Amino acid sequence: MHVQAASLVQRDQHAGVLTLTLRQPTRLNALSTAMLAELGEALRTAQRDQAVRALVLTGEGRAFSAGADLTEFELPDKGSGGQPQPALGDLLRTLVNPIVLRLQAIEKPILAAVNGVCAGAGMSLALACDVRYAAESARFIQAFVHIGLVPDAGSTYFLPRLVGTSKALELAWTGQPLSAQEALDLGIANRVVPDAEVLGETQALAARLAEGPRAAMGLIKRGFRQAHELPLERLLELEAAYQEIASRTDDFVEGVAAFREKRTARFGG
Ligand code: T3D
Repeated sequence: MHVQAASLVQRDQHAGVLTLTLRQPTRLNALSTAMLAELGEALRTAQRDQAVRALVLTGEGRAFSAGADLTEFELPDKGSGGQPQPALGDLLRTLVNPIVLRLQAIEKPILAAVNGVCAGAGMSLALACDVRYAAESARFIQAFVHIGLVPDAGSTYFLPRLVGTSKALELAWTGQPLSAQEALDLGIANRVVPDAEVLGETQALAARLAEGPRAAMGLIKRGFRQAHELPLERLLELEAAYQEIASRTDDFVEGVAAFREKRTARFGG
């Protein structure tokens, strides 16, 4: 296993699975600008790295992430109409939005091991991952409203798609915490796992997915993402195009051969 030196985003790589751990536990892994910059860089590298076949995003300690690092902002005088520094719009455009877009653009499975509280933009990051396993003690909070803000980092996109507009509005307007079980019932979490097992179970799924046929795995993610935006006719055409690509890979040849020989396929793509 390769382990990188201590940083705000620890990278551990093992058998095709890269685990990224947010590390600022005394502030519940709040997203400082330095941490966001590191996360962006880690994802950029992972996107290119052929040895990375699946990713896991998690947090150190008792939180996944509590969202924006509220200790970082210099606040304007009340009544001045001034902006906090750093300005939130700029911060989102330069550091946060590229991360959300990259989580979608990386054509590899990206799983969130939601090990604890997950609030504000921390919840948005979890929603931008492809699959979420939640620890029994995890809480999901659209915390923005509690400090007079609006959902960002993709929550307005992902949350209504997962739970419907009305439920998303209720969660965003009230900022009520959801337990792991409630998140599961709503389709926000894919599975609830005992606290001590959440990272291991998520990594186990990632390792299984990392052994899948690389091209097909990536095209499946691309197709399902596009499904939100395109009419059936266009999607049917895209399915045909992606199937042409997938069916030309060695993994297709291996998959069919393994089926005929009644053995497990060994994908090398
Ligand atoms: O990323 C970007 O910058 C883009 C913009 C994003 C917008 C947002 O994300 S807005 C939402 C920002 N987040 C919040 O408003 C959540 C704030 N935190 C909380 O409401 C609570 O901490 C939690 C509900 C998440 C957890 O509560 P609890 O009781 O389990 O823990 P705690 O005691 O409140 O927090 C423990 C420590 O973490 C505490 O520090 P202390 O007193 O022990 O020195 C607390 O101040 C610190 N902490 C928690 N959240 C943050 C934080 N420090 C900085 N920023 C935080 N977001």
